[in-house]
Amino acid sequence: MLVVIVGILVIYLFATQTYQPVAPAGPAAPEGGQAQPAGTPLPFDEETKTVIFTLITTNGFEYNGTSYGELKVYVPEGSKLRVTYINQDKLPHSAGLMKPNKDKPTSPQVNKDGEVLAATPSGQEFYFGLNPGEQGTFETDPLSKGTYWIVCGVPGHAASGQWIVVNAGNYDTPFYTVGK
Ligand SMILES: [Cu+2]
Repeated sequence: MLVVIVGILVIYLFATQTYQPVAPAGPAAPEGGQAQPAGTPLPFDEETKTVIFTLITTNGFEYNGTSYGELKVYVPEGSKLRVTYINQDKLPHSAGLMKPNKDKPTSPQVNKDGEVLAATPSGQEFYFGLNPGEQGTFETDPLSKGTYWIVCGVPGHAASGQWIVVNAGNYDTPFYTVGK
């Protein structure tokens, strides 16, 4: 009996020590190129190098159901961004592209956290916002490599989470991701 038990134990140890699970083969790294994070493609007008993007607010300090930079847009550097913004919330809101001077919006006045480059509504109206039910569009100049935000200009809204991230860089085509 002991012999049988020892025999089984030896077979068991042998089996567990020699069995190596084979890792599934992953996709090969792109050769010579920069890896792109997986994301959802965005419409891109190749002729004018313009990325087309729509943002909607339906419930407070959010864009497309996201807040605090969860939504990240990746665009090829040198492309323009045409954003249509639709306000379906009960409060006034706006949307503007900013070149930030910090890592997230914290100031009640969002222009203290960076430079506003393009917005809807434009000018001082950016800080008052579009009324509920209104919509507008802005288009940026070609974006040089770097990190930008799209924020609401109504005082306190960006610091309360109403902002997304735009990264211009070495990407072949535009896409976006959502997540922490
Ligand atoms: Cu707002």
